[in-house]
Amino acid sequence: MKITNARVNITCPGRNFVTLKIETEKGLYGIGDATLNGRELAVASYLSDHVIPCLIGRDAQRIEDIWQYLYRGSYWRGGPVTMSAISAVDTALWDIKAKAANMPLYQLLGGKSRDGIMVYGHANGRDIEESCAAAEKFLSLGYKAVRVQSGVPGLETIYGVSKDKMFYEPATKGLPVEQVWSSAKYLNHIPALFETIRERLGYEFHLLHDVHHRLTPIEAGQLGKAVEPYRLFWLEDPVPAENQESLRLIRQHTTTPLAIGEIFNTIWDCKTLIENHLIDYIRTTIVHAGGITHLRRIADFASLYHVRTGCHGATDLSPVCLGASLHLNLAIPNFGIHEYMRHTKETDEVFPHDYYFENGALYLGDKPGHGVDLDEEKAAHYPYNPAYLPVNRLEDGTMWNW
Ligand code: EZ4
Ligand code: CO
Repeated sequence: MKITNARVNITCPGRNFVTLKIETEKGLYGIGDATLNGRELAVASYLSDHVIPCLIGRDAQRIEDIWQYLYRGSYWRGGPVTMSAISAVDTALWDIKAKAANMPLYQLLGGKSRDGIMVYGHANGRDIEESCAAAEKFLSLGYKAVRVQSGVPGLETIYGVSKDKMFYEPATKGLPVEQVWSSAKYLNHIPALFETIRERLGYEFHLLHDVHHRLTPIEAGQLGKAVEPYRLFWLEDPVPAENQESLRLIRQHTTTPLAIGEIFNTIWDCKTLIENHLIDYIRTTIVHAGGITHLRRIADFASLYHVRTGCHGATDLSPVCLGASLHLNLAIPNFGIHEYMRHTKETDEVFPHDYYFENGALYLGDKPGHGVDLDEEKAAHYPYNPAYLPVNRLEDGTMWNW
């Protein structure tokens, strides 16, 4: 089944998305997400200028070979731009293969290992009171797991606290916004957040938190230890994880489970953390870590070490990524949890899909393929609008991790 055409779509139904559509001689087509928040055009160009010309005429059924061709064959392997492009191709090809088989994708991946995918929502507020109220709201909507973030006294803006209570979008139009960070202020404040949440809302739901790469290993060890009584499902990205050995220090100080990997791109980025039991959940996802083919490889490797998946599912990962991710997570044995930030109404209209939320989980319909489409006509109403993620500085002006 020859690939006859492929093109990149860029649209901004509330935020920017880059989508690849691959067409075949049989008339079947597949869709893949290629969105890299704040660096969208780099991936679009990588696909249009360098990948698509190499795809035309190839057999769409040879997914593994095309994956290897684009990974090994580029010489400059890895990295977020390359891997987002490979992800888009891979996701679109699995979509085509499943459509050709007239099956939902999860069937090709081994069939259902569970009925639905437990998701966590994002509760946040400017202070502990507001965050508690937001968490309560998510529980009343049926969520079994809630991530809770809160404003920190003395810091004006903070990661994870949004104006809109049902979805969170950190990227802003124009140049990057500068925020101010203090680990000391954060560490003074955050244990009281979980204490209050558990006091008021109990222990009958999973409680999660994202540190967003801000602490040093010893600070993260202190935090993990301090919040042990509140039994977190996970503490996410406690430190930047380039130096994966540094996670050992955190592990020596706390039994709070750790989740890392949303900015990882390959199995090589996860390898040390997984094989040394330094994390409990791996957060790599379809769009940034090589598509279905590579994420399944990561999940299988992780399963040897009791590490379960906790895929990234922020709003900058399009419904195409989410849909594909649900199929994979439905099939694998070591699914843990999935992040779920609702997309805007406009985004959902541009990307018609057949997954739906019910009782704290996402469920899939039985459409052949991954079940997510791109409405190109609607997408054309929303032209690309440059936006950036914020940057962080310490109170004295030093650049820090956002
Ligand atoms: O900041 O997806 O766990 N979720 C996150 C996200 C990321 C954004 C960056 O594009 O950390 O909110
Ligand atoms: Co995160």
